[in-house]
Amino acid sequence: EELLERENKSAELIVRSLDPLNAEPPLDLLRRSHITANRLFFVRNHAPVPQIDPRSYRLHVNGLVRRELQLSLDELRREFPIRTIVATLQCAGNRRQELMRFKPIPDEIEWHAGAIGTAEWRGVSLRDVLRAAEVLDEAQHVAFLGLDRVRKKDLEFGFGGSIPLEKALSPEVILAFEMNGEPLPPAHGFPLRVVVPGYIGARSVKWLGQITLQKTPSENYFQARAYKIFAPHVTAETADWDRGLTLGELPISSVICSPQDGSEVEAGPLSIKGYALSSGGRSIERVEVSLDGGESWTIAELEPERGRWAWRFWEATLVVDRGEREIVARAWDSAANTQPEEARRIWNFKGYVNNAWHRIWVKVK
Ligand code: MTE
Ligand code: MO
Repeated sequence: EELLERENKSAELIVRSLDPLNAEPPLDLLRRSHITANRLFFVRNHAPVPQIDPRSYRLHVNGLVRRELQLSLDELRREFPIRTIVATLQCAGNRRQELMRFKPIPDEIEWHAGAIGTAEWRGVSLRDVLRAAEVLDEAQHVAFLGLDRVRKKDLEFGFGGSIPLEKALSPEVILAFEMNGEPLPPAHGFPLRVVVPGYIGARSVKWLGQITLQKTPSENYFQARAYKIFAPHVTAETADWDRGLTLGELPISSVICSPQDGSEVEAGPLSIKGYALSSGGRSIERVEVSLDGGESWTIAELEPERGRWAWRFWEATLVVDRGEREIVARAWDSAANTQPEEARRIWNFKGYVNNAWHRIWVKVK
């Protein structure tokens, strides 16, 4: 609790690890507001939060550029148009717990469905900064490097990753210095982080120190090794790492936030609420809820869309009878993408991007 308080975090967060801090909000709290309060926003750290002096801080832009840049925070604010965007961030490990129920995933964080949140990010467009650096024609990937120090065996290195240049030039990708009207909190990357809407959270590098334009994707452990997906039969021992699918864009998903899994509810009309997130910036067109394992579905009410890159809240009221009941939800987007039926069919030994139909059980009294 002391540590949560020190990081300006709600005592209601569920702590998954203390050092480094990893925590997520309970789903009913998460579902209360379309914008997630900073105190409730999940934290995913691979190393201790670095202390950075904002006066001496410089963002370095280098690699395949005509002009290398070293920008202070003041220069960033002064020399580029300020932009805000409401965007949802989701960890690739969100909903790993459901995969772990099927088969264990050792050494990974057992996230429920709260490793996701939506904030209003304020900063400058990565695109504007890249323009100022004059990117060379050969450049195809934009690599980010954080100022935190991750330890793996005998190695110590900064957390990093990359995105394709094409995505980096899209207007939604922001170098953010504010989160929900406050300076970026230390746990979320003070003084500067990149926010890559629509991509796994890992690409939104915090405590951003360096941006490098290159021909190939980042060689950083978190791009070249971790965050790859394999078929269910592949294990850590049998994996050919070069053949894993490197995660980037998130798939479509939806989650029931209330009632919570395992809770008791009363017979009669039951309000079921949740969130849905689309892929590729498409819109969520429909969310469906089923009480009979997917034989029949009721269409949920969608809250108005608030920006292409934010989740969409939904609600359905269904009549439930006494007994143990399963409630299932799934979403559809504007390209008619929908979710796979069973988590076990997409089980992967690192436990990433589980977007199966969300299933909860309630005891109806
Ligand atoms: N950036 C740095 N420098 N170090 C990290 O450990 N974690 C990543 C990403 N950026 C991380 C990072 C992961 S895996 C996720 S899901 C998001 O930050 C989480 O962002 P949040 O802690 O602000 O919610
Ligand atoms: Mo993550």
